[in-house]
Amino acid sequence: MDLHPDYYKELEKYKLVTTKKNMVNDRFYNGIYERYINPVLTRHSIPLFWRYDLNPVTNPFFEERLGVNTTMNAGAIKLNGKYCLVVRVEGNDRKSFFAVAESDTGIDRFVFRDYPVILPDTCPEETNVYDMRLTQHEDGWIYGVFCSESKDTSSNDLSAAVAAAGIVRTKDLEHWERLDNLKTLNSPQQRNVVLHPEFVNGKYAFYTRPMDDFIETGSGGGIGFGLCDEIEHAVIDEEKIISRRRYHTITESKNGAGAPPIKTDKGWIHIAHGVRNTAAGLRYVLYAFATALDDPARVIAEPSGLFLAPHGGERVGDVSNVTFSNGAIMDDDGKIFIYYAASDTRLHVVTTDVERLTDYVFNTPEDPLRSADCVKQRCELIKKNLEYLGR
Ligand code: M1P
Repeated sequence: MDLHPDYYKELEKYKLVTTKKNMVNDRFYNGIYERYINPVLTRHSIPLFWRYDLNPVTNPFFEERLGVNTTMNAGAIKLNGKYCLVVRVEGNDRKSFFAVAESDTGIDRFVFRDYPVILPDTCPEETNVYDMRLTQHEDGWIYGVFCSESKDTSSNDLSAAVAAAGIVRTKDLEHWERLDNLKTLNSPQQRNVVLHPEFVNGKYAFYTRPMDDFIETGSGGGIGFGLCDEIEHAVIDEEKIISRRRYHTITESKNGAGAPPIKTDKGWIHIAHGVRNTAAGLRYVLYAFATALDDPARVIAEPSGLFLAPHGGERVGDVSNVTFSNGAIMDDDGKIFIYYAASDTRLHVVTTDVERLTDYVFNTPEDPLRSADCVKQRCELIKKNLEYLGR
């Protein structure tokens, strides 16, 4: 078998990327989580045989035939002892698709399975799919809820699109059954929809993000919550807003649920994203809140401000100034891996544990919503500390 000499050079680079150990970035500290030096996945983690025609007869210059632009927003789950990510891979053609990457550590050496996910192609109008949230549901299935995007044929605007929540289920991340898209009777569009892992009042429960429009959420007030009887033909007739967008906060423009919530002794912990507008465009950061164990639609803790923002080089990419998370894993020992994409380009991880995350969510003060009250809040902390230091 003949292979182009450049194949071997590129293969060495691929091997380096997929075998490299990741390390905690000691320059960063907040006591809440660890950041890491390297991303966990970039486009360089994509196997060569997904991108090149390896036969020198049909590809004499060893040119990339089907390039990959980004690896980002990944759903996450631990399966058979492996940390598994269902990654949003975006080709050079701008279309996204899903692919499973696995690792033994959760922080490095992720390797893609040989083939991307083959979703049952049941919606002829669907043009793009992305941002799958994986939920290990108590009914025994692993569900994937993702954005299914189609052209808005009622508009002459070439960019007008419609976002809906597609639903699939699997047991092995290999064989996928497609169910009907979610219907929300009061919201024309949906994105960032997440299935809650347990039944609520005997029903399937979803976190939603009602939207009037593809980009603007419009009258959709924030992250919603709704119940449905059947998962195969899921219909939500009533959505209650549980995490509301607010003026002059990190959620002023938009917000959306992230990974399925993490169950702790004190409540369900949610890592969501909040969006605000700036002169430089939208800025996406992560924030956290908790809901009650006996009522996952009732918020019981709302730490102030952002949980995680893009730092350094993370701030630059195809859509700069963005952190976005749709996957997290909690190990049996309480260690937590929160996967987040930077600037819609590459995937990173932070690690924490259930004690530290719970402490953050329940003991960080709430946003007082006005500068004057924020100063009072900070002065109280300073006074308490100076007294403690004996000054
Ligand atoms: O470009 C940033 C993010 O924009 C969208 O999120 P939202 O619906 O909250 O605006 C999503 O398309 C997401 O994939 C993307 O990372």
